[in-house]
Amino acid sequence: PAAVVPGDFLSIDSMLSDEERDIRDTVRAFVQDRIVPEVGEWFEAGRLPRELVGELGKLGVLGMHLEGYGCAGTSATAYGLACLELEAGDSGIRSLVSVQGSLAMFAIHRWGSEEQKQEWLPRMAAGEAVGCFGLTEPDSGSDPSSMRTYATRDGDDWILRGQKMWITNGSLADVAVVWARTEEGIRGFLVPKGTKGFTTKDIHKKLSLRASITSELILDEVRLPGSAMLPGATSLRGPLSCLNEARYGILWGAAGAARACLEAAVDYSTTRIQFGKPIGSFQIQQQKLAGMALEVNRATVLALHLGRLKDAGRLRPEQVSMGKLGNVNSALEVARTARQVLGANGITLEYPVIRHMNNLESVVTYEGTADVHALVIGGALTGIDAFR
Ligand code: TGC
Ligand code: FAD
Repeated sequence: PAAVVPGDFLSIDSMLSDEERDIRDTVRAFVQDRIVPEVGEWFEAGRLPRELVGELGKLGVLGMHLEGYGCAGTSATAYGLACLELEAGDSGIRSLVSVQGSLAMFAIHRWGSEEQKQEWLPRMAAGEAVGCFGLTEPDSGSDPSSMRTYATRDGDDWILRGQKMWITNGSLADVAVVWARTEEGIRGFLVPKGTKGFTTKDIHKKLSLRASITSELILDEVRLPGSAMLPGATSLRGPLSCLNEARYGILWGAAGAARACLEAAVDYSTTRIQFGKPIGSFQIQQQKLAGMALEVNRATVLALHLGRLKDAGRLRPEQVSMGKLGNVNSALEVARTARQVLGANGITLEYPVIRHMNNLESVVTYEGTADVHALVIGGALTGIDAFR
């Protein structure tokens, strides 16, 4: 029989356009050459090489779905495929790209002034400038409406006071998009690195997403000119609209992490011999492989469906929530099962599985926890808000 591709059991590939396949193949080759050989070491050391940002810029994936200002302007589906391939390498690499393109660049593209767009977007698309997105605070995670970071006007200037926590790319970033409460509602500010009173502190001892920089942002009487404020955003809708974009990339990415775990498990099951046979010849192991293949393929079909809806301009936030909830939960299940198939080898960084498994514990928490997305879906089904 023809060889089956585990991650493409359902011939999802045949539903892609030539252009989408080309973009996917280019990103897949980059991940294979540049990420896969080294990411275990980066994960173990808890670091991310800064030069990777420029390389991702050259690859064309930073803000690739945005129009103009040096961005590629691809379809949402093509962007999703890129996220899938990047996260098949490591969730931390997809995070870097998500935060740059879907959060920081999208915030400027959607809510920024023409000057802000001209100043930042071309450099960010090229990977010459890094962005981060500061919404979460120590006491304000799932409920960003409770944020304490405050901005007050002082003549034409603004003064920012507060703290942001768990910020991806924080200390790498040349510009932080910081969300703050003001007398005019929640507004966004562009805070360049080096601004007086603005410092960052990296968060260490993480056992998840180690090939990613996560920082605290400290804003101690930071004076900014009026031109630093994003003019278009005046409420929580500002940051939440950016989250839709990043969550969309994650629902694709999770399918990539799951695919990598499935591939490792299939490969291992056909080569590891116990009781005189490959472990893949035992029914219990075949059942696990079948279950994992089902989850990976179902997640990818769901991602493609949501991508097509997004390209048609019809994707709703609660549909993004369903994709993020379902695909990340599936990926976690696949990673945990694959880890068992690999036995003791499953706990080492010699194989990708436990790295993906640990990373997915962050992915299920950030960009809206699984509970938050369940409540968004429940709210849409019943018309009843169960958050408060
Ligand atoms: P609520 O009263 O429902 O809404 C306030 C305003 O926002 C609008 N809105 C949305 N707009 C666009 N997209 C959405 N998904 C929206 N959801 C709500 C809404 O229409 C309203 O607009 P307006 O104009 O009337 O003011 O807000 P709420 O306070 O009840 O909160 C709703 C809830 C809980 C769903 C929301 O707060 C939420 O999503 N919480 C989770 C927080 C979260 O996801 N944080 C992520 C931080 S960034 C991150 O984790 C990056 S990880 C790195 C990586 O991506 O790789
Ligand atoms: P909490 O909100 O305190 O939740 C704790 C628990 O309570 C969870 O299980 C949650 O589901 C549950 N819960 C909360 N409210 C309810 C409710 N109403 N009903 C039922 N259960 C509820 N943030 C950024 O702004 N920018 C970033 O770049 C960024 N990067 C991150 C990178 C990493 C590696 C991580 C781990 C986080 C990152 N975050 C970032 C923060 C992330 O978005 C938050 O962790 C997330 O929104 C959850 O907030 P919390 O951790 O404060 O948990």
